[in-house]
This record gives sequence, C-alpha cells and structure tokens, in this order.
Amino acid sequence: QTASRPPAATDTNSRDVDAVVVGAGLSGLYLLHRLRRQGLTVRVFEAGDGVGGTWYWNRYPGARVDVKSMDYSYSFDPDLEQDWVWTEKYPPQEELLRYLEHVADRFDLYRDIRLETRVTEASWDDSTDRWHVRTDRGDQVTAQFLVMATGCLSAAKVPEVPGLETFRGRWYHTGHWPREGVDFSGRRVGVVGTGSSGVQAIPLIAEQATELTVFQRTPNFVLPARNHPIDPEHQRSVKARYGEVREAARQSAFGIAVPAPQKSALEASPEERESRFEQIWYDEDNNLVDMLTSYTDMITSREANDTAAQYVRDRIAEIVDDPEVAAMLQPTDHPFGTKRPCLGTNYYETFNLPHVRLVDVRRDPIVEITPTGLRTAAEDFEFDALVFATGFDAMTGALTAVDIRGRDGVLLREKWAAGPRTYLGLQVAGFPNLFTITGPGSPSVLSNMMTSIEQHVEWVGDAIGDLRACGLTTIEATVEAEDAWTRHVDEVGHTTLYPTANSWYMGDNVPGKPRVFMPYIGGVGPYRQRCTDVAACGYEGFVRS
Ligand code: N01
Repeated sequence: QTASRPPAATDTNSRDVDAVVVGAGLSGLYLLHRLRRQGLTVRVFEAGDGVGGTWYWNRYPGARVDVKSMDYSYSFDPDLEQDWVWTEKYPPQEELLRYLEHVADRFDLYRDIRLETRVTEASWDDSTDRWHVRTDRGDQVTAQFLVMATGCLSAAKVPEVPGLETFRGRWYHTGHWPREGVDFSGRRVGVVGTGSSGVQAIPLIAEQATELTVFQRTPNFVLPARNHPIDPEHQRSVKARYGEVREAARQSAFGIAVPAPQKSALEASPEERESRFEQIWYDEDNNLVDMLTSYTDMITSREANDTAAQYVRDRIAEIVDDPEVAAMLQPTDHPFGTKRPCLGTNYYETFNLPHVRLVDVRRDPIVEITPTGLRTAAEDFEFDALVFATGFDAMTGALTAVDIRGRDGVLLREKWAAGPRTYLGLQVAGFPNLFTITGPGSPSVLSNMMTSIEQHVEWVGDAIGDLRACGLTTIEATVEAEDAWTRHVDEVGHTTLYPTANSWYMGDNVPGKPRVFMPYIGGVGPYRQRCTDVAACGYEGFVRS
C-alpha cells in the first residue's frame, strides 16, 4: 500500500455502510476516494456499466469539454496532476473517459462501486439515524450519510412531440449515445436542438450525412473553440506552477483562472471594445468565459452585453453566405451568456454546405414525428435517423428522479414543487445527512465543474470528519438558513441578466418546471469563502446532534 492508498475499509458486501454515494462520475469518484481515506465505509451505485458520468454517457460525435484540460482535471492529488498527459486544449470524450477510468484504477475505486445499478429510493429513518437505500437490482443498504453525486446535466430530455414511437428509422439522444458510435454515411438526418451538444455534433454529422436538416428553436452564441494539440512546453510550464494556477481558479468568478475585468464595457471606446473582442475571437488560447469576463458589466447591463452580442452577430453574418440563414443564426432574443455560450468548430461554416438546411421551428413548429420523419406546421420531412440534442432536466432532474424521503416521509420532489430550496446547494432542511454535490443554489453549472466539485467533495468530507470528531451523528440545514440562502441565490440572480432569457438555468426547457434561477452567480471564490466561514463558525445554519 502506498500513502495514497489506504487499507481497505469497506466490507464490500455489507448491508450497512457509513456512506452511500449515488453516481460514479467526476464527483462520485473523488468522494469515494476522499471518504475512504477518512476511514469511512462507502458504497457507490452507478447506473452505467462503467464509471465516468457525463463522459460515459455523452459519446455523440464531437463531444469534448469546453473548459481547458489543464483546468478541467482533478487537483487533489499532485502525482496524478503531474503524471497525466493531456493531448489537446479541449480533449475529446474518449480521452476524458480514459482519464476517469485511470483515476478509478489508480485509487483502487472499482471494488466499492456497483455498476449497472440505479438507486430508486432513499428514505431517512429517524429511529436509527440512517438512510435506507434501494436500487433497481433489489439492493437494500443502510447508511449514515447519503451523497447525491448525480450530476447537473444527466437526466436527458426528449421533446414532448407526439409520434416518436412510430418512427421507423433510428433515433438518438446526444446524452445516451450508443457505445459503438453511429455511422450516418448515406443517411438523411434530422437534428433537433442547437445547444452545446448540437453545436458540437452538427458539423461532424454533416461530414457523413447525405442530407442534414437542423431544427433550431433558439439560435445560440457560438464562439470559435480554437482547439489544438497542447504544446508540451506549455503543459510543462502549467504543471510547474500548478498550485498557483489552481488557487487562482478557486478564487475566481467562474472557477477558471482568467484576469478579472477592470472596467465597464461602456467606459471603453467602440474601437477599444472591438479590439478586445477581436482578440478573444481569434486567440488560440481563448477560454469559454473570456467574453463574459472582458468587462465588469457584461452580465448586469443590457447595453454593455449588447456590445459583445453584436460583435458575435457580425461574425455570423461574415461567415454564413446566405443572408437569410445568417439572420436565422443570429441570436437576438437573449443577452450574450444568459443561455450557456457554446464553443464550436466549423459550426457556422457548416450552414454554407449545400446538403445542410436550417429550419426555424419557432416560425414553423414541429407538429409530430411520423413513421418516415418529422412534420412541421408547413412541411413534411423524410429522415433515416433523428438526433435529439435537446438537453436535460437540469440541476434538479436527477435528484427528483429518485424517491428521496426525509423526515416525516416528506418527498424531496414535493418539497421542491415550487423550485429547489437548499442551504449553500449542499443540504436540504428536513433531510439530515443528505448532501448534494454541486446542488442547486451553488455555482455548479456557472463554473468550471471540476473546481466546484472538488470544493464540495472536500467540504462534505470535512463536515463529516468534524461531526465525527465531535462525537455527533447528524448534520442538517435549518429551515431559516435554507430560506435565507434560497432568497439570496434568487436576489443575486436577479441583479443579472440571466433571468431575462428562457434557459435551462431557469427551468424553461422542461414544460411545467417552476421558473427559478437555480445556480448561484455570486462567484466561485466568494461562495467558497462563505462555505469555509460557515464551517469555521461551528457550522452556522446547520443543526448538528
Ligand atoms: O442542451 P441544451 P445541450 N423543440 O439544453 C432545443 C453542457 N454541455 O445538451 O434553447 C425544439 O443547451 C433547445 O432549444 P431552446 C452545457 O452546460 C457542455 O446542448 O430551449 N427544440 C436547445 O437548442 C450545456 O449548456 C458541453 O429554445 C428543442 C437544445 O434543444 C448543457 O450541457 C457539451 C426542444 C438543447 O440545448 C446542455 O447542453 C454539451 C423542442 N421541443 C453539453 N427542446 C461542453 O463542455 C429542446 N430544444 C462542450
């Protein structure tokens, strides 16, 4: 055994463990490692037949991360950080999955992970202070702690259009892509959806398909990814000062170490702004958040924001040959960044190809899926394959999919009927010893997920460690702390432009979902400090007993 590999703490068949972790993605893997090192017995349940979470499920053509690999990687183990060699600025899904499988092997995680097992129910037992957890395979396990590491974007959504069951071709959702891949050669393909997944998949599907029709409901702002192989010298230099780079990310607004903006976009002259945006657009080393962090008021002032939005619209008009198609691709109904911006490679260029067609489904709505394709109000389309790049029931979907019952049998799903309520995105009042990694009310999807995941995993590990050190057994957010935090998340959200857009951040993509700004936009650094301070002040806002 090496220092980083503690002796086995878990009796793998025990029906009672210290902690059940749901999900073996980025969060679940680190949680297992961390809690086991603290001496806890842990059981992880994972629905997939492999580890990797997001990077296990999302195997669609072009799937790759849009935060740089050197930033989108674990920092908890200096040896891992130094040993792993990244190949590209934005590595593809296969490489990210290989990395996570390596992590699972390296830290001997598999022995405590039950694959192909979905947690269906978890209920809190007040008489024993334990969670009773059930799975679709009939497992029944009790645990002192339950940690939901189920991801923010994992409950895939197929649109509510009638007729899908009648379609005689093959259909796919980007978030459940077949492991063996799909060959679209010689096929007529329809793609619904133009968010990050669609933007990545469309240019590659267009390379194979004989005809590609893209159904767009809302045009998105797509910045050039400028992906490229990593220069080994650059990789060495980042690794040499990794500690500093990671710390800057932890203190930053979005979990990525970029310089903080210094002035308002409206204080800059038009020429100065143009040159700044130009530099971001063409820079090989640019980041997803560069446009948002270029000036102080990009997400708070419509006028400031529109300077960036117009810059992108102008580039679209330059790239796309047909002015009518260009106009359809230019977002005008939401401020830049209020729906998640996308990074693309040849995205706009793809619409210049003769076999690619764009259909605006706001003007011509999809009416039904037919046995041979898809019908809009105005036209019948014939397809051999349909691809739904239609996103996820974000942030709450994977949590409410499980029957989680807290004190007095209260269902989490019912408690959240009017929108999620949490304290710090970490805990829910009435659900003792339940933790949500990157839960609603935390920076999560507005940040580099790796930075936020590590912060949450470490906070939860410390909270459990501190509880045990004090000889206590339960920790639970108070209703007052939860109310105050939920109000704060909403108030801060409403100081920005985010709520002005229809987005999955607001629950708009799921019919009937309450319209609430779910993530916390107070900034990764300040949020982290708040969590640290709460713990330092004796877990203020939590009852520990
Ligand atoms: O999903 P989305 P996604 N009829 O919800 C449209 C992360 N991610 O899988 O905008 C017609 O963004 C919908 O239209 P509208 C990232 O955080 C990261 O692409 O709702 N259209 C939209 O165009 C991202 O934001 C990476 O009007 C319908 C699209 O489908 C998040 O995951 C890669 C429709 C859905 O876009 C989700 O991205 C991929 C309907 N009934 C994902 N329903 C990277 O790191 C939905 N749409 C690069």
